Amino acid sequence: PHVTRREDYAPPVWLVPTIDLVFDLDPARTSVSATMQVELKEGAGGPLRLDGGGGLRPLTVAVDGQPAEWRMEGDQLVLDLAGRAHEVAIAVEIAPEANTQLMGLYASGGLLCTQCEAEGFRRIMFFPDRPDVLSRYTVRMTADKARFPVLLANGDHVGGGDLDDGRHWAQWRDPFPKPCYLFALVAGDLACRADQFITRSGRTVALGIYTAQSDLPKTEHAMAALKASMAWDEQVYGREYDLAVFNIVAVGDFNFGAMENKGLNIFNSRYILADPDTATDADYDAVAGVVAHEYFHNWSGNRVTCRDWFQLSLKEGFTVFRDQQFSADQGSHAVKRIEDVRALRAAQFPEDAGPLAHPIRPESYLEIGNFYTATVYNKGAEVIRMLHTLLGAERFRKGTDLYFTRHDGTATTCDAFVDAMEDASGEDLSRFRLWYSQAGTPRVKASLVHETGGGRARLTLEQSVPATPGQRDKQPMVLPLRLALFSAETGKRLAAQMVVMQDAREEIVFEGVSERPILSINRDFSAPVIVETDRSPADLAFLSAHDDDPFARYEAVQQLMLDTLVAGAARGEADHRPVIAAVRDTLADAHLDPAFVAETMLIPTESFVGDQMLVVDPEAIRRTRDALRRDLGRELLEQWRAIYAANHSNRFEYNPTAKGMRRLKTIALGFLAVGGAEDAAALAFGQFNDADNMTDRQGALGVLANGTAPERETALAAFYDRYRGDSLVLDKWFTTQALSMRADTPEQVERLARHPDFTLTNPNRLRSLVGAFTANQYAFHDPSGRGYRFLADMVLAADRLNPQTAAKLIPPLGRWRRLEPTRAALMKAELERMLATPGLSKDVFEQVSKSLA
Ligand code: BAL
Ligand code: ZN
Repeated sequence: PHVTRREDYAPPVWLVPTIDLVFDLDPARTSVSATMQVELKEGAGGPLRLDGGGGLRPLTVAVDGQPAEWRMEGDQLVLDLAGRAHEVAIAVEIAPEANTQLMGLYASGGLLCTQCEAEGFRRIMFFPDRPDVLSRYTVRMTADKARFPVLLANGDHVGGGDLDDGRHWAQWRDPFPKPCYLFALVAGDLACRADQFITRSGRTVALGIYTAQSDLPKTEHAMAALKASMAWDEQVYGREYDLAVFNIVAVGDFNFGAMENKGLNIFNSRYILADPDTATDADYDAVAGVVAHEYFHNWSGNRVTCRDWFQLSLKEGFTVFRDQQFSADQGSHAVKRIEDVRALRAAQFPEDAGPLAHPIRPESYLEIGNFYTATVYNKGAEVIRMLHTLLGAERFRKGTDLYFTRHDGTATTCDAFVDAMEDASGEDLSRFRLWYSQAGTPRVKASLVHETGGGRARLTLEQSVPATPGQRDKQPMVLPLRLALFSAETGKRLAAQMVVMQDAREEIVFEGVSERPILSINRDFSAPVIVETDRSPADLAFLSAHDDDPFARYEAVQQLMLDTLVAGAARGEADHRPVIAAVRDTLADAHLDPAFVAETMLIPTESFVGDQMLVVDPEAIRRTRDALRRDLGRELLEQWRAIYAANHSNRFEYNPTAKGMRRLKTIALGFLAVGGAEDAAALAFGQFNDADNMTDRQGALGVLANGTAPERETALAAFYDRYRGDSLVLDKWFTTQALSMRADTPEQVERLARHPDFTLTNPNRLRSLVGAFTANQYAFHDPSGRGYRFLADMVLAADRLNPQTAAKLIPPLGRWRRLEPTRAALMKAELERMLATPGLSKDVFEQVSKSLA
């Protein structure tokens, strides 16, 4: 397969300033014709090459109104053109309802919709499918009016009307030049929640969220989030919306979470629909976060786009950072930071430590779809966050203003972004750019020595960046590390500063330190690194009670838990007392926000414990983690009971405090269950039945699902009966069982894959069972290898329908080198079996072959 390399980038030869598209829409057979003005770039020459894909064939090709000679070279349509500017007209036919890849134009639940990023447009029309070719689009659609009464595309609605035979038409025009990956259309029988937003300069924007009529009540939260995002981007980044219309459509079958098409965002319905009965608090937060993310792309992605796909983090890392800031401003900064770091550690750190590691600006790919990763998105956001930390909010904003002004209407690079930051701030960021080119999570070793005689504390920092595929030797990175010292005697803060580490080894001396100091480091997680310190359990317990940085306080408890679990997994036993004491003190601190307490009480996941071990031992980890949970439950039984009672409310409210209380309550319920409270199953079943919201109901179901009480089966059956008609909630039913901590989980998951409601064609459903199962470390790594075989079977079956979504399921198998030899061999054998399968997509081929390399 063809490898695309960053170093091979060459500017486009032909530009396409305008394109007029005409669609005659029908699920079985849609005809598409395009009329494009093409222009040879100054000083360039050569044939016009238009990308195609998915078996696309031209029906007619005309140049300047005359039938033209053309040829196919692979999937490309090639035209030798005599002059420097021509009008090229092409007609094709496509079959949306046969499109199971969900790339290009496809059918979902009676709708027709598009997904073009990264390379879906070429499955609709022959075109230079690359983000640095920007065009003005006009789109005319005709369709059966009864089946498709709503016809939407990018930009402004400029015409429409009825035709004979029950058909109708609509025309849309987008005044902003855009790359074809931002093209979108939707046709369907949709209801609309309409609203409006007045921009800061006084323009009125008509807002619409389109769903099936029955789902319309569930769009209130998304609409509120959209309006809040529009106002926030004006206030914080000075970015105003630029069209008179902003539409969102929710669809049930979608590969991504959502897509930022200009003026017509298309969403996976799970990130739009929310009401108390069907969505958890986490779902509500995700809806607001994704609505904001796609809206923010209007500037960071659409007005200024990427020159090529290696620059993906230019728009994604920056936009994730922006949505994280937005969400933090809507609630608790501390809790949001904790959640973001947990997500980074769960998804990105393992990626950075495995065979698929890549820099946030990758150097090559077989299939760009495989690079929509936690590294490009979440580590990309951390890199932007470090710029914000290094420059400060004001200079960072000057940098983004300069970036937007300089590059508006163009396709640009990550380097150009950093250039703007340098030019606006006057800082030299040349070393900082290593974050774009070096993969791997840096490790920082910190050791603090107190020289009592001199009243001095000496901190030694050493950093190293691990080797990653294709990158053996690494240079030291620029690491902004927020530090503080606390007096072990009084708890007083003795010093606080930000160290910008640039070298492999650095020493920092704190003068005037007479009391024994305790180190607080990487406060607020100021750099995306792994920190190793020589702090004792007592020091960590001390910080968990005294640190004035909430993230560091959380981190102290987590580190204490993690050290205990790693020791327990390695040695078979560990002293649980320091963790129990820290948890007891945190629970007793009445000043703390319940949401923060809840975060702090979450014991590190089995996978995260595994990530700390040279050889992952899933059984030892499960055993030691269960033992810690049990002891915490037992020893603090009365506290958990009190917490449960104090946070139990039967009236649903949606606000940060109520959310935190719900979270804490269900965590307490879980500890009551593992701690052996006799009434735990009855309490959980009561919560399940009486809940007036999905957070409580699913939380109780999760607690029951881990156990063996008869209420387990009753609750699962009741949940299924109640929600069988709601596919997003049914996904939760699959996920809860796939995550359950029971010996029979692998068998249950295999059985669920044969359930009539399981399907490979819907990405959410596939992920809800198979993706969730692979996150259940103990179950997935069943020593028989049945978990690996199940995953490989699912990937192979899904690959025939939807390669992009299938390929995303592979990374857990790529961890085979971290397991003991028997499991490693079983995992490798499944990868080899996949690789030997004829007809593999390049998406799956790339992930599997890199996992074996
Ligand atoms: N651009 C793909 C979906 C997203 O990141 O918004
Ligand atoms: Zn994005």
